[in-house]
Amino acid sequence: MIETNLHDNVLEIVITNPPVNALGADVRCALAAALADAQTNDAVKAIVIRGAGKIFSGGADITEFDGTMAEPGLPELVNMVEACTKPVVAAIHGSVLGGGLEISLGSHYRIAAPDAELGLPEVLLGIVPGAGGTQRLPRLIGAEAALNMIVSGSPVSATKAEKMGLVDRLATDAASLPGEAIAYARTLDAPRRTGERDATVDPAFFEKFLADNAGKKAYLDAQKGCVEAVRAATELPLDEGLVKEAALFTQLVSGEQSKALRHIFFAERKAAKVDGLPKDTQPRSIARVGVIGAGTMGGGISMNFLSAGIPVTIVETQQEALDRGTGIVRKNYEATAAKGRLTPEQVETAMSLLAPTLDFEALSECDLIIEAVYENMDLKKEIFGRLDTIAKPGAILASNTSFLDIDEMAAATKRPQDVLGLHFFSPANIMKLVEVVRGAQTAPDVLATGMAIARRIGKVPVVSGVCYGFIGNRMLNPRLDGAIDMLVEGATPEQVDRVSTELGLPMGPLQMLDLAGVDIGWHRDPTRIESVRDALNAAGRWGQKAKAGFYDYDERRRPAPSPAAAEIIDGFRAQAGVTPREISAEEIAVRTLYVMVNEGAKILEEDIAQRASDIDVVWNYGYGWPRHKGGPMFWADQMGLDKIVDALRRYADRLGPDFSLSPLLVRCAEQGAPLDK
Ligand code: 3H9
Repeated sequence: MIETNLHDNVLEIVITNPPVNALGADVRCALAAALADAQTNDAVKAIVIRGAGKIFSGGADITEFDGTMAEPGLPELVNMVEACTKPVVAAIHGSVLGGGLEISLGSHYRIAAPDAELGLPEVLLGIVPGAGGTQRLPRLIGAEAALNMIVSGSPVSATKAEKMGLVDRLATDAASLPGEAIAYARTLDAPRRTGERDATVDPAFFEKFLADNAGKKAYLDAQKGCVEAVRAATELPLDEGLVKEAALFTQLVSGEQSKALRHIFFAERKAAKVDGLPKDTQPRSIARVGVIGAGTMGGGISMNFLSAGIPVTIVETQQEALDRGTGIVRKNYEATAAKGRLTPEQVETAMSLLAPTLDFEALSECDLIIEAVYENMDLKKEIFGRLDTIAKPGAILASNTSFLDIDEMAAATKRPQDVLGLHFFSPANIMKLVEVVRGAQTAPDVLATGMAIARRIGKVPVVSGVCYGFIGNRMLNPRLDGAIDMLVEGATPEQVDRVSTELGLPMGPLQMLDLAGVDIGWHRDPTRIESVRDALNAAGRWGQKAKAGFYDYDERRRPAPSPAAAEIIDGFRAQAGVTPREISAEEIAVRTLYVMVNEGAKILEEDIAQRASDIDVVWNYGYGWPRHKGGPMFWADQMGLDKIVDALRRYADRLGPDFSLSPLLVRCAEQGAPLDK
């Protein structure tokens, strides 16, 4: 858990708890014992604390937050570090986060390698820093800078930390840090305690900070707690401030928001693991990627690889489409550069890796080829058949389809083991989710490569089996059917969507259809009106792109209730002979949200998703499910599956002839078991 080495009169304590040197109970015990020894050992003049491996420490062990934390607690340990009568130096490299930074703040001096990143990301887990971070950071760098760091949860670089006064000096590099830290410790005569300093600030600052942030959507309980805790640092002596911080921590850690945020933290990491792969599976190496189709998706997909330094061959059938697509890629990069997030050189480097061509044969050089043409099975099968004759042996053939059967595409080749789905979400250069679709014959190393390459380009990959719409889009279907049926029965689009937006989703099902296009899949015959969608399409209300759909849209694509849409819906209802009725928020929740949970449970029992938490990751990163609500499956578990099953049964006659309850959902509800095991 720790190693100690005495270098003449400097005691080096090395935290050795791979993979991230989390400060679990064993580490805390060992650290406390080593510090106590050092205090009484006359041979020790000064102490250096550092981390083994790639980082100093990722902070408290988050898995301990569900129960009571064993003694000594992290706050006590940090107090012990600060109370040490011999100078303590924190030697920081890699990440120093949360409790790791709090140990460093308790230390009397800090030296950091230039690669270090220092942060208090607790807020992202729905808590305030709970081991003195909210009290010592303001005393060290001022309340304003401290609050900004704590409320955002974003780390700062070592160079910035030095400028802020958060570290005293920079080491030459990570390799020389241990030696330089020991040499530094030798020069120190006495402790210098941050807790003994004052954190002063203009009292009006906090009011202004709260007012500035009040309207922010993501302003959660933890952020408010951070303001309160940092304010306490400016008003109270250290010991009283620490009591205040501890009270806020205890309250927040047992709250719904923190539970949900912790769930998503671990869910995201679990999703990266594929069950059932042979242990020795090695991903194939990918040096060049091919993309077929330079449309919005093809261009966006290419940008991910270019940004990661991976060359892309992009193929189109017409020069004009190729030029347009490449032009959009450049424009997107230049827009990012204009915001200062890329240098002009980085834009040119990325563009220099892009090889646009009309020559399909050029794909023969690629190790991974992603087809991103429009959703038509015949076309896709033709492309896969052609690829089979062109691609080099061992190349991975992927489809970016959002719905269609990967196995059918694989069957168009003589190498179905090399085929898989890589479903990117739009805009593909921004959205983090990739559904990695495992076909019936996809080889283990092909699946492993899909997961690895997605991570390499900064995405969050989730494995899905083959079914219509995979995990995410499949769950959209029952909710969209419910939403549209309710319009005919008497609800307004605003009423339907409000139930989703009040939960925290960025938009409701009808706003989402407006964004995607009301006319997707439309037969294009304005005289044939068999649904509300047909009626809207016939009137040219195709959604956001027409500035008119279920809502009216202004220049900035902001929705407003639409009298014209209401008239069309009323007209359709009258023609269908339906008498409108009041529809309750409960019914809307059942028919747009509970049905999604039911579909998610079916996805689980059919082994389309590996685990319930994977479905939550899909909804977080693909559809904007609010992180502090965890994801649809976590949300359902928290609410109680019995309540969901009961409501679905009560409304069963309104859920359409195709609806059936998921046996898994019913079983879990009866047994009081969660979907997320
Ligand atoms: C805190 O400190 C509270 C205190 O203020 C007060 C307390 C009283 N605990 O992310 P990776 C696991 S709150 C337990 O893939 P990377 C992770 O689940 C804490 N486990 O590595 C994974 O497990 P597995 C504030 C943790 O190199 C494995 O380690 N700190 C913890 O890409 C590898 O993780 C944070 O919020 C943890 N703290 O990134 C930092 N951290 O292999 C959270 C990781 O079984 N951590 N694991 O799937 C991170 O941001 C990243 O892990 C880090 C490394 C940047 C450190």
